[in-house]
Amino acid sequence: MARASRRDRVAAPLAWAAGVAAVALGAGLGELVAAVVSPSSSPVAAIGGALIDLAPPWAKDAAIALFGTGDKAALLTGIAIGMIVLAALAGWLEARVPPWGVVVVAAFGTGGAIIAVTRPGAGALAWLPAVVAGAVGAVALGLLVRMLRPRPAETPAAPAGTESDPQERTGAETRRLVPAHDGVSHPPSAPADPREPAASPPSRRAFFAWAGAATAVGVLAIAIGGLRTTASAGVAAARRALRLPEPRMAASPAPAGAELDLPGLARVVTPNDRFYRIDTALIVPELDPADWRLRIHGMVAHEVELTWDELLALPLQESWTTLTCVSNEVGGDLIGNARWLGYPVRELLARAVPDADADMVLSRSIDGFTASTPLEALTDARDAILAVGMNGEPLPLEHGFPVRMVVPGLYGYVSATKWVVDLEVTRFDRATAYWTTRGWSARGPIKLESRIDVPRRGQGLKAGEVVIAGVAWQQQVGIDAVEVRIDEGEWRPATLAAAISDDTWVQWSMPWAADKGDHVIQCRATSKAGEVQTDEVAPPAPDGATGWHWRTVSVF
Ligand SMILES: Nc1nc2c(c(=O)[nH]1)N[C@H]1C(S)=C(S)[C@@H](COP(=O)(O)O)O[C@H]1N2
Ligand SMILES: [Mo]
Repeated sequence: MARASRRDRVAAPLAWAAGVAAVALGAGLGELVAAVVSPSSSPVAAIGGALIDLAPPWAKDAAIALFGTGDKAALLTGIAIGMIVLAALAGWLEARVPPWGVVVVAAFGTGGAIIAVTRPGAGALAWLPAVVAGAVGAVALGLLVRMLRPRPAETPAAPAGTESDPQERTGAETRRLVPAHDGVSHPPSAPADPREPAASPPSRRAFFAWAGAATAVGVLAIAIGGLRTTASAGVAAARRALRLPEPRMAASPAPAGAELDLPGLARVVTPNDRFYRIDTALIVPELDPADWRLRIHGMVAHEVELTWDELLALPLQESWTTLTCVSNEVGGDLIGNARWLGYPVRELLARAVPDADADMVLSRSIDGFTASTPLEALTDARDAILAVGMNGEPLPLEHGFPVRMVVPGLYGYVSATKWVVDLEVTRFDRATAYWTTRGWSARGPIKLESRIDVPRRGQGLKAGEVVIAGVAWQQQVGIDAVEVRIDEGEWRPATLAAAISDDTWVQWSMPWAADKGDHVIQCRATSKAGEVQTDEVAPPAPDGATGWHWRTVSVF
């Protein structure tokens, strides 16, 4: 391609616009193809998933600390911004040193395809959306930047209809569609002097029309593809149609008085739609119960396989367990309590008969996530279950439908595998779980913690009688007492609400005669084992945060 002279250089903002429009169109069509092929093959999801897996532990920690359960939206926004910047850069490259912009876009498509096929659970066509995205983006970029260049007049316009090169044809169509150009004093397109043909100036209006159309189609396609992906029609419908069997052993209802019912205090039973969600899955895996299989293997005498129907035919039992994330900061809300319905993992392991020297079960999700749970926690008397129900309904898709693990007393990252399909009986010195390879502890017993919920942060308080209330937990151990102190004065005992069980959090409250001024409220719990919650401040990594929760309030 001829080097553009200085005079007919494409203005940089137009080149950026060409890049963004081309990539929007490519990415949009890629998302559409992904919606048809399989949601998790979406190039954006594949790249996001890879970023999540490759991110250093401090980055995951920072993301969760900053955005909480909005971490995925934040990541997607970041990817979108990154793509726009790269797209603009590709447009600029294509204008200045063609065909390098096209090459860059095609290379990103190829890279995205490679990432998509190497994601866990990738289907046979996982490469297709990214290839479509890259190819469409590259061709569109070439065409759009071409429209920004003056056409040498001596090149005869191709006769319409016989042209085979699509690039040429679009150019020809453009000429026909938009005969006028930007209206400034350009020389007429027919050269005055036949020996010195003037270049015909590019039509900016045509460019904007095509670039705008490409962007609009791209954005629309992303929206449609995204909708299809989140609606996950088939599996969501299968879930809605499901009726779970009655438990053989029902959990006793939460005792009267377990719920203090104070505005601002976390409900003792967390509604499913308010339950925190933490996982590495940008796109919620769609696992049809009819296709679900659990394989128990590794260091066992007998391999065990279980289908959905077989699981539901077993005597299911209910249990209350409060789930907690290791990334929960002191005072954080990555914790929730539910009534789970499931089958004891202990019973399934008894069928498999683990080898005497096995000490760990590596549970694996359909999306590749793994958790290392001490074998003992799955064989002792606690309610470690393969859960199918949550608060009286099938598991919500984002909480692991159709089957997940729930193990009281352990942080989620070492126990609560969602969309679980595989249990490998092994040893801690032979296998390593997802977060352990990223610097988190291989074992994660939940630490003794307590939290102040009310008065709420920034809540204006009138002097007089005020209620301080919150929650405290150490699953498997239980809470014996919570104390509160104001302005580092004496620790005074709070009143514990009735506990559902030692595997759940418990609410607490204390009346306080508040006088005017700024005050600091602190709380600490004592476990049934006699442990007093430490004031030693530890961050979430590598095995859970510690310290006292405190809150400052202003009383008027
Ligand atoms: N498949 C899968 N399961 C997973 C995770 C994950 O990333 N992928 N995260 C774990 C972590 S870190 C926690 S705290 C719990 C959270 O469960 P929830 O989202 O239902 O609250 O799920 C666990 N199970
Ligand atoms: Mo977690």
